[in-house]
Amino acid sequence: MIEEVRHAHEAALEQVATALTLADLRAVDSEVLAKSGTLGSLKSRLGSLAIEHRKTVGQAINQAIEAVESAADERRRELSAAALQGRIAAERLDLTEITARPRRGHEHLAIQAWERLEDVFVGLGFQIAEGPELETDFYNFEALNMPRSHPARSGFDTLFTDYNEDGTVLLRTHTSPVQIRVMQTVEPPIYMIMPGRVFRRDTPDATHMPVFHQLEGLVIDRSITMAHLAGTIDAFTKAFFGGDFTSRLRPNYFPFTEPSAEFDIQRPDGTWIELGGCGMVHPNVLSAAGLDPEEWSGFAFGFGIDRMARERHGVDDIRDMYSNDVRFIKQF
Ligand code: FA5
Repeated sequence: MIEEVRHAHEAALEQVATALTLADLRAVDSEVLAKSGTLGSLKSRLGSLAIEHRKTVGQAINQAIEAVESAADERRRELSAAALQGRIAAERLDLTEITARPRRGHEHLAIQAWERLEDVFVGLGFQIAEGPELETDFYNFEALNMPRSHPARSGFDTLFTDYNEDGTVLLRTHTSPVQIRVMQTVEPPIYMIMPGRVFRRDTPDATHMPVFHQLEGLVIDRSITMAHLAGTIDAFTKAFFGGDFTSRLRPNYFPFTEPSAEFDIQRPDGTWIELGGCGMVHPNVLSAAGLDPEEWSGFAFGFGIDRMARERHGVDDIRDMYSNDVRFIKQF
């Protein structure tokens, strides 16, 4: 029987050593150590042995059981440690993506130009004002010397709202209505710019968008002349584009300024770019805004911010700026 104990002992140690999982080790308990197991069952046969052998065989069985139990405990610790390592490896998070330098976005081309323009004008001593995008007929047209029947109104392809049946609430077609709002609320002297989003029923093409941005300038003071206007435009041109750019005024017509001009800037290579409109604020506009034209005079100008950005970055088609194609946008 000693021989059987030795066999069962060796087989059990082998089973423990080759156990790959905790479940395999639990099988050792039931198959070897339990009452019906290979070692456990030997105990129940002790009674059939001659008395003088019982002690030796009994001790051999107990030693074998202890040895198997301690080998199983040791193996259980190994397997538990390995299982923990496996779980840690499986739950590992790759944080390199988070710690790597994130790719930063940037402001839209038009907003970049808008902010740079603000910086330049603030540097020239101007303050900034903004007005509503939803305007009334009074501010967008009437107060700007364009009464109902005025033909110049048709030059602005206006988007009307159905807020009022008579079409008196509209999306502003230019930033000039903010001039009126400023003159109504700010005591002259006024040196202000008014950037903002404007809307026209224009079909998109290389130089037109139905939604675009303008920057309005307004100066109201005593004894302001056309020379101040030309000087301001030129100071702005050099500050924004560079000292080798110059500007010129060409006669034009706007109902809200008299005289009116178109202003162009000249690139260092001699070519001209048309930028916007300007002129001396019309006396009717001063009156509509509550200022006495005998006491105050001033000039105003307005140009397209998107066209400016397009010019600055050499963008052929203004629509590309609004296509939201990152391959285009991330170039700037
Ligand atoms: C005006 O809107 C006048 N309010 C400007 C002005 C202000 C004149 C103060 C005198 C005194 P005009 O319609 O020309 O003018 O537009 C001015 C500029 O806006 C244009 O020169 C152009 O740069 C830009 N612009 C006009 N329409 C579009 C459009 N659909 N898409 C992009 N830019 C445009």
